[in-house]
Amino acid sequence: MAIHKAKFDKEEFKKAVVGNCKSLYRKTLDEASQQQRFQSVAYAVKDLIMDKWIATHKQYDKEDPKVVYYMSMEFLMGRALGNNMINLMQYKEIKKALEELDLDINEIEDQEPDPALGNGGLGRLAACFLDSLATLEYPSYGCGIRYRYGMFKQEIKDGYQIETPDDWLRDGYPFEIKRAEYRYEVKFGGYVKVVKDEKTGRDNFVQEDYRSVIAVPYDLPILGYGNNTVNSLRIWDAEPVVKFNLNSFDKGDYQKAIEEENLAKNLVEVLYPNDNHYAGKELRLKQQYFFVSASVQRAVDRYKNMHNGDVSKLYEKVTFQLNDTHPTVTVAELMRILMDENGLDWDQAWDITSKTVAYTNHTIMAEALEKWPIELFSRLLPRIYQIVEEINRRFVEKIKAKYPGDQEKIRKMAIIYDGQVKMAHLAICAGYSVNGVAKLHTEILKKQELKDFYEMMPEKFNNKTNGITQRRFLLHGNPLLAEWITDKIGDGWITDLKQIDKLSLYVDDKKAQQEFMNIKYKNKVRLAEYIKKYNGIDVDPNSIFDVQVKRLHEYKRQLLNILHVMYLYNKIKTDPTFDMEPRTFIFGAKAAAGYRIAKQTIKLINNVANVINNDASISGKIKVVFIENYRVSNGEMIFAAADVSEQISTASKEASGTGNMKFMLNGAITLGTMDGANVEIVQEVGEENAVIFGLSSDEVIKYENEGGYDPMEIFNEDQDVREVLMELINGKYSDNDPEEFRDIYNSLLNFQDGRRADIYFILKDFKSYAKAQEEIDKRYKDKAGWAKSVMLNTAKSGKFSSDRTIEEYVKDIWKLEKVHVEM
Ligand code: 26Q
Repeated sequence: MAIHKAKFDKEEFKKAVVGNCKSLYRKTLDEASQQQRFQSVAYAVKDLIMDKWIATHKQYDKEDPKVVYYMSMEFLMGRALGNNMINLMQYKEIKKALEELDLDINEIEDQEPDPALGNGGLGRLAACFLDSLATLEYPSYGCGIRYRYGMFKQEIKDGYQIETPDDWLRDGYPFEIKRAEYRYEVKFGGYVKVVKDEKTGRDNFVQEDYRSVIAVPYDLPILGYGNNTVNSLRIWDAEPVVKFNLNSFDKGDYQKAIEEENLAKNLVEVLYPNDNHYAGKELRLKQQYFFVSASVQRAVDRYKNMHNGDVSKLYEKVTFQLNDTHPTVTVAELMRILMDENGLDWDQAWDITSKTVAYTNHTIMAEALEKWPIELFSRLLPRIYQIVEEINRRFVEKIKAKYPGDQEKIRKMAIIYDGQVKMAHLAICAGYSVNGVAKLHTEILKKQELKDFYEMMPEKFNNKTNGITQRRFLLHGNPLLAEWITDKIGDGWITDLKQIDKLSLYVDDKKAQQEFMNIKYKNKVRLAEYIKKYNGIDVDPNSIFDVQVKRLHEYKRQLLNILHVMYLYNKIKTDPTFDMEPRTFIFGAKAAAGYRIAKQTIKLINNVANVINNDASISGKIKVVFIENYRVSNGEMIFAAADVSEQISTASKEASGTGNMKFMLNGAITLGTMDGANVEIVQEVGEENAVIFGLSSDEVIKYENEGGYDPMEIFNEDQDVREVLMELINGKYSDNDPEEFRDIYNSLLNFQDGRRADIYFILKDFKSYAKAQEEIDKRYKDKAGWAKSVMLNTAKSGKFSSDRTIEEYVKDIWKLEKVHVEM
């Protein structure tokens, strides 16, 4: 790839910063607040982007290439300023210019709120994909929602998680542009009237007595690295149809106007903070249809403008990728637009739609599957429901034809069944591609979860192992290591991560080992300072930094980690001969606001931290830290500082994981189960450079099919485990209320609320995990061996770039051509 570096005029840039401060705030830089300085700098950087942004879309209009619309309820972007500077290839130059203005780039970057329009893995994946698409020069739009409040901010008070609203737009977001000219109406409710067209004799379907809102897009620039491509993330805001004037309405209109005003206000108010958990809330379905309808309307209009109003070949230039089932109404909305607004008949519309939509599955967790009650669905989206009914009717006919007399197939595969619309079934039936996000995950989909669909339509199924962008998670997040790598092997890895394998040459080189470990040490010091500042805890950068950061979920088993800490602590206290390398256990995790056990687990981690960190008798052998408000920006720093990457989900449950890749890239050893992409990580780096434990996914699935296992046996027979479990209910870690952790205790040992005990096999895997932890300790004692191992992790991470993932999507699913933008 030709890397393009534009000329940077430092004096011009400085003038722009000063000028922005004046025109935005009527202040000089030294009078301005830090936030105002950030804004002034951000607007100056935006100025460097605008010409490229314009040129890119001119080029797209001219060449008329195929475009992918990445449809996602979530985009977990993280901060834009530093990333934009990096992708402009002007980080150092801008840093220097700011120094001359007496501004510190780190402090300036710290002023930016993280646009956190996502929960976790799925939303961050979408953000990495946009970065790769632009870097690889593929035409694309991200389509999503401009939530007024993104992912909540987490505060820890007295060990408890407190959620506070994330008012990310409070000071204005400098990188967005309102595109009022592209507004669309989106209709909800009412009923469908069938009107015979006098001329054609066709039935026309007209929605009446509905409530509607106006969708207004805001565009965020997505810069390619070292090229002129600037794609757009388009996020939709909702406005009322009429800003109403009390006097000019009669009674009916007045009522309607108020309802529409409220509809618009509520619609985009907040991101649902559930990760891997379905909540059948009406507002959620409204959000889905809202952004889907606006995005599809816009995509079809754009296509028609460029093709004389003829939609019949839409699939040649447009593809909609559904990021999980959340945007699946895309299928029916596209059908509606093609039929009701463009006069196509069903077969024509279906032919186009089923060549245009593709679906990615991100989970096999049953509780995450979207099933909407038909009562709710049809009331909110009457015309869309009719279309889904017809899709279902025809699909059931196909099932009957293929499996005559097999009622069971219909029960398992129908889109509408048991009074519910099953969104995954709709996406699979209508989509031309169905993909999982790691090899193991895709195999499980084919053999278990989606077996019937795979048997009927095997050609649709394929795997696309996830990836991450090295631009953010190494070049920006770990500048010391990035610089060192570039010194050793050149900077080709920035756009071609496979090249990072050249580091393999250095893994036995003592000097290189020392340099690598020295950088790791400095990154640990940086994190230790952060921990001191925000947690008030002193941690030793010479201790092993053992990190588990991810959303809190039972299947991810943060509980296994903290139970093991409790076990280790007991061991240190009771066995005077026991020796171990000092270890700092670092956690970071947000729990969905209504997820009781998850919140209790946070409290447990904090209480254990409190007891252990304040026990002078163990002379700092173990420290436990819970990092508040884990998010993309502090994540970047955490990955850089980790020695051990905890990826300990119950095998078969984590579809892929992407944090695992970020740790690997930054030189940490994976301590994990054979789950998700861990399997492929081990394959790349070699078993001897990871530490694997626990049941295999086959074993887990076998137990599940046999009705589970009995944790009581372990409780009876393993005294260490029993001691730790009893500490959950004897007040050792909950002075005030010995009952505090009763639910956790019960979840491990007792059948309750219709759920078996320990469904995530925590006790079953405990011994194996403890042994794996001993193995980590042992390996760390061998300094040279450890250094070699972590360097190999970095060196062998090439596969896990989202650039590779995107090239696979392009080749197998999207069939896009690159568009090179000249300036
Ligand atoms: C659904 C309905 C109503 C409300 C919320 C939701 C909802 C929201 C978010 C359901 C699921 C999610 C998020 C899922 C997710 O993040 N999955 C993760 O996707 C990653 C990227 O593919 C994988 O690496 C992870 O393994 C997977 O857990």
